[in-house]
Amino acid sequence: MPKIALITGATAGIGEACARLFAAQNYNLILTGRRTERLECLSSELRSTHHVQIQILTLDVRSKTEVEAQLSSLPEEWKAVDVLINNAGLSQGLDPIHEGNTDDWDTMIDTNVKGLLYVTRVVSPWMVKRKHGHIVNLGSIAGKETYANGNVYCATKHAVDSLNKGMRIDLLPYGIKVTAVHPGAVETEFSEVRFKGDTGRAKKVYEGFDPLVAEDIANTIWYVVSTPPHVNINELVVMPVAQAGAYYWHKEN
Ligand code: NDP
Ligand code: 8X3
Repeated sequence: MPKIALITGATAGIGEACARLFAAQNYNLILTGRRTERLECLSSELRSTHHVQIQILTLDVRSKTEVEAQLSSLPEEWKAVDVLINNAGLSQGLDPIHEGNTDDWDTMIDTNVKGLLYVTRVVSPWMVKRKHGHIVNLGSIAGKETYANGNVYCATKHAVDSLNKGMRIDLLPYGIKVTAVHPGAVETEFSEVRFKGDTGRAKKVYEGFDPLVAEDIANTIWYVVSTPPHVNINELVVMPVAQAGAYYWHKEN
């Protein structure tokens, strides 16, 4: 029986790269995101190239009712999720605290923290029942360090770091693996979203050095998921060679 991976935020970046990699490894997939057309395109491509089965769920992780209704509507056999990748997330704005946009704050907290919790609350009982599963949470270097103007985004990723530790403890009796992957700079749509479509400003973030690409993090996730049954990687911080921490970048320009 092929295994099942549920990936949130599979319409772009790291989530999409995970979908491609896990399909290539013969996993059946549950792919979620808000952009249905992208989910449809990706799933039809992966079905034809890898002959895997795919369920797509258009959902906004900020909506508790949508998350509960959509996930609960899955056929029973699809609830045997082996791997949950809590990837959906974003940053909005990069402003000092006294100038921050409170709508952006709501979006980040509702997506990165509450959305991750809503999905986990539905899927983890399926894993507990089977005493089997692996939850991979996308943290960030922003969850390990706090940088200027990153205030609320950093706070959400610190929350993910803490929730990852909490999940690890609570799910311990059930043999469920829990891992946080904390990337540094990965060139995806992340900065375009942070800067609200300002592609010039987004591009500048990655100028003068080799950033990570989404596939690097998908490979890391595959590595943590493929450890032997008795091994759990609690967390990994993964950086471009040219970035040592939130404040230490080596840029050639
Ligand atoms: P992208 O912007 O490329 O992809 C983000 C994904 O999240 C999209 O598929 C998007 O789907 C989904 N998403 C965002 N908001 C929602 C929502 N409300 N409901 C459902 N899905 C949502 O960014 P990345 O791939 O870079 O980011 C993935 C994760 O990695 C995030 O948690 C991010 O914080 C983290 N990360 C990224 C780093 C980077 O440098 N890029 C570094 C460290 C961590 P859609 O818009 O279709 O809903
Ligand atoms: C994304 C990486 O450094 O912009 O989490 O916070 S960073």
